[in-house]
Amino acid sequence: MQKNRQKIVVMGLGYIGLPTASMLATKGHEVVGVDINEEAVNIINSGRIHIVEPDLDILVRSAVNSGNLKASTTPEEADTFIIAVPTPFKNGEQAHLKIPDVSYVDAATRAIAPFLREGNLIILESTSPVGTTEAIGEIINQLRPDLAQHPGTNNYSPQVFIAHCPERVLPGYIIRELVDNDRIIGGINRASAEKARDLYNTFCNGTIFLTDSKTAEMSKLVENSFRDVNIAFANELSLISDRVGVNVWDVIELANRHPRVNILNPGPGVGGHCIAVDPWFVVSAAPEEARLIRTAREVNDHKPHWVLNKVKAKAARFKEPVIGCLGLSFKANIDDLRESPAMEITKGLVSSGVGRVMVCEPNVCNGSAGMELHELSQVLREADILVVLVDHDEFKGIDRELLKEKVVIDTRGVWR
Ligand code: SAJ
Repeated sequence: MQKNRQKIVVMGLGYIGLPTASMLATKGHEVVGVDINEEAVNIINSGRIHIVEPDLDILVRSAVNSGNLKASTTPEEADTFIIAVPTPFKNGEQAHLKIPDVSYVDAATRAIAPFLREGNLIILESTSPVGTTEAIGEIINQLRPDLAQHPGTNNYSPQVFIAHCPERVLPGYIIRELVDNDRIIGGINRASAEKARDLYNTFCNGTIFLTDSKTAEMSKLVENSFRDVNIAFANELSLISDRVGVNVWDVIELANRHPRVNILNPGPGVGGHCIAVDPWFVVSAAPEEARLIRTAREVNDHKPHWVLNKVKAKAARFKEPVIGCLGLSFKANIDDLRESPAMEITKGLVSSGVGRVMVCEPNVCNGSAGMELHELSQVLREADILVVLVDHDEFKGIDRELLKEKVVIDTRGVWR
């Protein structure tokens, strides 16, 4: 039994909320996971999962079987409330400026407000624009004046502790990274950060660093922006290399032999719900200053169009071209299609009508409307043009003899 057993409500049972809720439950806490998706709630209560992530099914089953995790569509009273809901962006009125949408955080805060008691802790896990954690405090002050601060003691609801603990796990490795990664916890005051640290220490083996909430929010956004900018550099190199007639993979491999150079991999673009989204939170907060971060987003967003045009140009040389697209997910060895550049390119090829499009995606059963899914061997046999869009393990070891008569566009460098 967990020494400091708490009752915890986790708002949002997606890729972050569900693993976190299950982990806390297996460590002995009493956890209620809340989601508006009734079907997901029922699936979880039966010990199964509604999303794909290695080993998550085992963790959820053991959490539910222990009696420590139950899912529900409504919150209830607890010691700690963890908010792990989506923070997407909405398209701004000005072209190319995407504005963060914190309405789910706002709704979750309003949903828990009636259940708050003095001394409760609220933790925001969702990646959020700077100031969101403090805004939670303002909503609580409004909705629960009985919990509002005594004059002069603090700025935000000192009777309720509030901290930001941004999630950092890599899809595909969530369970391991949840335990092993270092964490940053930013409180609206020191006591909030310390209280959150004590809870995360019950399952986290990494080092926990304490700071204020705005610095924690910014650090998370900066981590994903760093990655985006560096991938944009690699993607820009791939365009330049194509123009000047050199192999970008050779260039990068050789440049990376320098002790202080570490160039990332070019690809068909940047996908997923994190790296393609979070930099916009920085750009919208400081549009005039964040020039490099914005440009990186634009470079990465442009790459699928470039690939699409390249394939179309090759296809124009055939009378009835058969185009084989290898991979649909946003990165290797997962089934997640969100914001996937591979999907965007494949859809673009289908709708342009340049030829017959055959798709091989070993990790999903259904593509999308108008997409023919096939076995790898059939695509390799029948396609005139092969477009590698995802570096899935299945594609790596194929017999190169099969490629001899084909036009190959390898956006991931797996067959170089
Ligand atoms: N990609 C490239 N070239 C590279 C590396 C990645 O084109 O060299 C592409 C991938 O194919 C994919 C996209 O970038 O389309 C993002 O993939 P990723 O593996 O870099 O990252 P995510 O989106 O799966 O997870 C990221 C992680 N953040 C960082 O590595 C800084 C993860 O730790 C975060 O928790 C997650 O975002 C999140 O939720 O914010």
